[in-house]
Amino acid sequence: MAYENILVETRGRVALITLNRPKALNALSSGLFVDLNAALDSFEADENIGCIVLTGSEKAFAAGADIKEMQPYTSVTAYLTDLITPWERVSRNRKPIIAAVAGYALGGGCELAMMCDFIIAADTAKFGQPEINLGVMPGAGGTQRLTRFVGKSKAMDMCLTGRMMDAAEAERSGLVSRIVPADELVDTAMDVAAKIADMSLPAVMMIKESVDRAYETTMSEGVRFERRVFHSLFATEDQSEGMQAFIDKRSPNFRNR
Ligand code: CO8
Repeated sequence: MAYENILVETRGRVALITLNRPKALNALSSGLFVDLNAALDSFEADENIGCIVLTGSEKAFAAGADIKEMQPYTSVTAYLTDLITPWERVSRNRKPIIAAVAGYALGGGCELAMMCDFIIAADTAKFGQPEINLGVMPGAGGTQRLTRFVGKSKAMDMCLTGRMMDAAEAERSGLVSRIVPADELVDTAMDVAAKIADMSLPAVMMIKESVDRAYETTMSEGVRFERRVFHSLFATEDQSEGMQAFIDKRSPNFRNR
């Protein structure tokens, strides 16, 4: 399917979604979310896809929500049109999504990256929540997710001053999982995604669900949840195959991938 605001391709069991509004530094318009959400719907349903990579351009992952589209809104139209709900689709995706970030990830761009399961950053990446400069504040989870990633002090600093964080600071603070040279970003993210997509899909999805639980519940409830899903994995052929393959000193041949 052809989209106006994104490019999609698949390589093996990995889907690559590239935000594609270069003239606006991938500003996140409502039309872009229509495309992105449709692509996520189709890849989530596609049994041949095990992992998704979301990226932007060399200059910008995304420079935020589309300010030109938002400027005329009033609080009433924002409320009535449910402005931000379409953004939540990314965080509800059941298969893992890796954000591959080069250049600017600002405002809604930073929030979108944080909705993914983890972030691989190019050495050129710059993260920020500059909404304060526009007389507003983060509205797609930035005050909540950034605080959980980097802690209160840095999150307050970023949101109240609007300053940007470079890739090194983002890695040091736990916002990104690793940094790679910019020209290797997409290939590295695709390799990482291919590795994940080659695993048993039920185990992958249950790990994602369990790690996400850590943000939503208490330690004891989270551990109880983890134990239940861990037990349930013993009902899969892949558990039997994975452990037998280890004993036989061979690679596992997972059925559910
Ligand atoms: N929205 C719309 N257009 C944008 C945006 C944006 N967020 N960012 C850049 N552009 C456009 C510029 O207007 C410009 O267009 P034109 O050529 O037509 O003038 C083009 O992209 C290139 O941008 P610049 O000329 O500014 O490029 P520079 O290299 O000089 O600067 C920056 C790059 C520093 C990234 C600069 O463009 C910038 O500061 N952008 C805005 C960053 C920002 O404030 N982001 C936060 C937006 S608010 C937000 O994200 C809130 C999310 C909450 C949820 C929202 C639900 C809808």
